[in-house]
Amino acid sequence: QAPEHDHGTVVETSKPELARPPLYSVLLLNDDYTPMDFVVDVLVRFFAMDLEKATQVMLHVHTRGRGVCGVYSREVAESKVAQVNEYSRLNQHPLLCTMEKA
Ligand code: NFA
Repeated sequence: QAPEHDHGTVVETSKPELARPPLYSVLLLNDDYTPMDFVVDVLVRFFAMDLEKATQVMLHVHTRGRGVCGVYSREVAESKVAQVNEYSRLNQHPLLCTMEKA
């Protein structure tokens, strides 16, 4: 009796599909006391913005209450938040920086 032809065994391979790590938005919050110039300085210093972009973002935060400075991995976002808040405190301004999942 003739052997049945092998139509091919499907070998299921599994590509280890790593989940994309989540991204985080770093935000500045408006307050009544931090000078506008200081906020612009923060945006230039820590978020690599030119003066025009930094002024736009500062005015957005000023008028809307909060605004996104950038989107980063969790580790980089945590570092930005810590550096900005330390810099603000050192300069005796109440400016708050925070982060949230993008
Ligand atoms: N609202 C602040 C002021 O009128 C300016 C400000 C902008 C503060 C953005 C914090 C964030 N001096």
